[in-house]
Amino acid sequence: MNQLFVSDLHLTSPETTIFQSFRRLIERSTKNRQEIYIIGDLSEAWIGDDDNSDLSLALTDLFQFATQSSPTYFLPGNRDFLLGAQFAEKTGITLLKDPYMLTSKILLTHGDTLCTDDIEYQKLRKKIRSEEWKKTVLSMSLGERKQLATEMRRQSIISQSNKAENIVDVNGKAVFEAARKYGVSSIIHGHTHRPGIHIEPWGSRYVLGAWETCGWALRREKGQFFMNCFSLEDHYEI
Ligand SMILES: [Mn+2]
Repeated sequence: MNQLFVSDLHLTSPETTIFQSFRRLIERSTKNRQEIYIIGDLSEAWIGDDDNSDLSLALTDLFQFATQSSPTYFLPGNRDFLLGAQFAEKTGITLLKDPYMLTSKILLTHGDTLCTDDIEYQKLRKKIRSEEWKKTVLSMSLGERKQLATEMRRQSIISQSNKAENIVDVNGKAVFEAARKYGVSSIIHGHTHRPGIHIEPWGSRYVLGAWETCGWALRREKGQFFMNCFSLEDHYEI
């Protein structure tokens, strides 16, 4: 089966151009029987599977539709790591742990663990990805969780704006070590919002872009990779 990879859509509402574009992409993928891999930051914030927001309901519908013909996989990002088993069960998607070996030679990861120069972020990540933190947060009311997500986003914007450009990108050594540890020749990730294909001595690094001025998708067909940046407005066939 051919595969489609996307990340960093940062969806906020089903009413947005980005959501509509994502819906069309999913519809095409199901028609083409592509496997769908979402490798993090699908939504701007995911406060729990019990969220009854318009976005949460629209995504439930969309994935229920998608999984009828396309196996759909979700690997969490730093914005939506609270997406869990309840949503997976409702929609039929499969949750993946980060990192995930797609084949013995291809590694999928959201990408934030590769940004090792950002020591402050790595510390925060360790704390909020602990089972204890997740449990505490999920026991709060939806309203409280919404507030917490807004506050965390505010803090993150402040802290990112004080960091040098290279600190928020992947660390070359961390990438190399991941490739060596897992014995892969391709790594696919997002997170950094720096789309591109990097050919390195150990292999290739495919970086998905954030859906801002265009939508980013990586396809793998018969073992070949194709990266696209497509217009969010029209129904351009990718
Ligand atoms: Mn991210």
